[in-house]
Formats: sequence, C-alpha cells, structure tokens
Amino acid sequence: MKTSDLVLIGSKGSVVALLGFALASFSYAQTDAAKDTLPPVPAGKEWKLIWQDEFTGTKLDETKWNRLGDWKRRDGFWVKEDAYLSGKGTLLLRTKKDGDRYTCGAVNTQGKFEHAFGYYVARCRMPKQPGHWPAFWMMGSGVGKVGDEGRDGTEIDIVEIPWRDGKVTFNLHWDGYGKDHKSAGTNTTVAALTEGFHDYGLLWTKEEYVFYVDGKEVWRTKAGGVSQVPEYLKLTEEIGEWGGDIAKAQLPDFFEVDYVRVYETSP
Ligand SMILES: [Ca+2]
Repeated sequence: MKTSDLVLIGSKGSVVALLGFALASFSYAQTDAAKDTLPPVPAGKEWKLIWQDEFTGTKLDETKWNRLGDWKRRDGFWVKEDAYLSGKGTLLLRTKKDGDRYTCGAVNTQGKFEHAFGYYVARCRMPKQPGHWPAFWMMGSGVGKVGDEGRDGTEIDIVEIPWRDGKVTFNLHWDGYGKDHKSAGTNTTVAALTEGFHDYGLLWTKEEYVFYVDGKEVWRTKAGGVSQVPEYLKLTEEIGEWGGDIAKAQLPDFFEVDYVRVYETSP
C-alpha cells in the first residue's frame, strides 16, 4: 500500500481506504525497472527480443492474443470478460463467481504467434485464493500426435501454481492425453510467491528445456526428446479440484501479468 492511498480516507473513510487498498493490491507493476536476466548464450551470439507484450494501454492487443471463451472449462467457465488490461501496464486474468457459476480468464497466441526455441519469460503476480490455478504455458497441434515422443509437439508448462503454500510446478506432456500420454515434471518453492511479481522463464533449445524462476535455473530436462515444432503461448486461469476448493475462495481473485517477452539468439 502506498502512502498516497491513505490520503483518500475521508468521510466515507473505511470504504475509500478499502478501495484504495484493493486497487493497490493488483495495480502497481514494475514495468519500467524490468531488465530480464537472460540465460548464457554461446560465444559470439546474443539475445534478440523478437516478440513481446507489455500490456500497456486499456485494451488487450488482439492482433497478438485470442481471448478464450465463453465456454465451459473444467469446473468453471472461460469467459472473455475475465481477461482484460488493468490500465496500469498489466494483464489481469480474473477468477470470479457469477450467479451460480465460477468464471475465469484465459488468452493464447494461437495463429498469431507460434515459435520454436528461444527464451520465453513472463513476469507475474500470482493469485492468493484456493480453487483455481494460474499457468504460463506453450501448446501446439502436435501435442496430440502419438509417436515420435514429444518431438512432434509437447505441452510445455513453464509454470503452474495450483497450491498456495509457495510451491510451483513445471511440467511437460506429450503423445496426447489418452492411453499413450507421457509426462515429466518437478516442483520447487518460491519465497513470497504471492506477494509480488516474479519472473518465470523457459530456455528451449533443440537439445533441452531449462526452466527458470527469477533468473535462477530450477529444472533442466530432455524429457520427451524435446519439441522441434512451433508452439503458441498461453496465459490461463483454470478452476478445479487440483487448485483446492473454490467454494472457500474470496472472489474475485487475480492472476496479473506485467509482460511476456520472447528472445532468440542471433546471428
Ligand atoms: Ca508425439
């Protein structure tokens, strides 16, 4: 809470102060100060920023993103109105109760930005309430193709956070979601996970995946043989048991994204 919010306390003190606090709790991103900590590159090469969205302005750039919905997704619904810009330089994916149903927001870049290899990073503030989970992930049509392991497409979960105890998880899924489904994954714990913004990154080369949190390596793997095909980005909220009991959540709750940036090595 910034001290300026305290000045708002007037005759309707508690209400105004509460509003100020609510806004402060999801509005102040660190966009200007951000300088990504990039993985090391081979001698003679350097990182080049090839795609980004800083989520400035008041309207989501739909030349870059598809807003998903309105349709059922797991135990809730994806609705377009729950994916929107804060007006303070961030994307908000809201989880809310709407009548007797729970809804949340999701976006992807399918058909608008699909890419293989490089370094992908999103700076995010995670939600605090149970019953739903945020994720920054990559997906492609080849994920459903059985055979050739994950080389013909792998769901790459750069980060998923179904828990509220500081634990985060990184996962790969390939060869569809039926009887041939294969996966690999691991967990780690992030201090002060929901208190501020943290960077979640993926280095994807032809040989391996390396996962990062706040620029620090957390998992290195070649599981599935490594996807060799372009995939699109996804930022989603999902409602379901994996995230706990949504009936216990104080809603709305927010998954807030300061930016997404994609880098490639050059030349
Ligand atoms: Ca496959």
